[in-house]
Amino acid sequence: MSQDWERGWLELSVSALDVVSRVETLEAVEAARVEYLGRERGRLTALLRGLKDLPLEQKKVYGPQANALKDAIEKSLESRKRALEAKALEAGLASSRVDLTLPAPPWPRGRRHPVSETMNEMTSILGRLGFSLAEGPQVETDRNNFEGLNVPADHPARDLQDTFYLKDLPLLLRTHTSPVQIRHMEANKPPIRIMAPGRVFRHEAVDASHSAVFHQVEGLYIDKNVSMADLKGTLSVFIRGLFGPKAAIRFRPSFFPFVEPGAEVDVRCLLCAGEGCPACKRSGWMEMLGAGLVHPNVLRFCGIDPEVWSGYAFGVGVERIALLRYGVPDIRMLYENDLRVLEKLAP
Ligand code: FA5
Repeated sequence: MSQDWERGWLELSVSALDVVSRVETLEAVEAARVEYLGRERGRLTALLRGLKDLPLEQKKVYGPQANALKDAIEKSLESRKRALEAKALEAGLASSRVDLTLPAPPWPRGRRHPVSETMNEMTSILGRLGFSLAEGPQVETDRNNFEGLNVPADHPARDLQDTFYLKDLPLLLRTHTSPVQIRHMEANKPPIRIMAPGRVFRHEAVDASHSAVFHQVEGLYIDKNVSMADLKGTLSVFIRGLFGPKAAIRFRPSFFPFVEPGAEVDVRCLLCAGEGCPACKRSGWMEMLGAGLVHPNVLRFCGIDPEVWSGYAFGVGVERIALLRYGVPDIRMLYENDLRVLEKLAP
């Protein structure tokens, strides 16, 4: 028994390391590991298991040697494995057609939609003029959207043609951002200077300058002795901030039940330089916003004394501004989300 062991040991101690150091493939490394160190049938494993049957003297001599051989084989297998893996990687790189020195292909970057860009620009200008942000829900009550704004029950704006009402509920999709005025004035005391950007909804026929879903930015300023001149000054700065110092604007008297006097502001159409085109309905001017001095009835409705306080309000159409800024001839192009169009608008 002891002689068989010694013969096996002699053979292994001479050949094992030599065999391992010469394996040429990763599969051969694994095969050599199983042959010498495999838990079930490994040759060295068997010898180590047989150590216990050797006479004490031999055990003392061979025990440490056999364990040292086991360590040496493990190390040699590991280093062969690493060397072969590195070689495979190198060969793979050499044969692949990837040129790592080439610049990376362009990475398509996302960007904001032109309507969002425009809205951000508008709120940024108003922010610099001292307006702070206010918000209201898109689903509103008749009270906030109409009644509080001095819109009588028989006013055409309440017509089913214009307003989306919610089925079986006393609610509607807000037709403008003006209800935020009511919410804010009821919850805050003057002086007030807010802007309220948001989405609005109207049951209207869609054309080059009208959409059924669009955006507005509302402005509201309540203080003492606020006049039409303050409104005009603010809106001139605002419009010129958006279109540059040479933008031509005009104020037209207009009627909104919640202001007195009321006005509409048009900007000379930049698409046709005032010549007339489908976007401006061939008038050379594009209506941008409604505005006026807040009606005393509205102030009273919100618990603000119109004898003490006065103010102005305005509501601007964001898409109309975007059409002019980006030179888009039709509002529908902003919503079709054709990437070829959007990429041209905001390169
Ligand atoms: C209003 O909505 C008033 N709430 C504005 C206002 C606020 C007046 C405060 C006085 C005081 P109007 O319906 O005109 O007004 O809409 C305001 C702006 O929204 C218009 O000037 C226009 O720029 C834009 N707009 C109106 N309808 C549409 C539509 N269907 N599609 C795109 N933009 C529109």
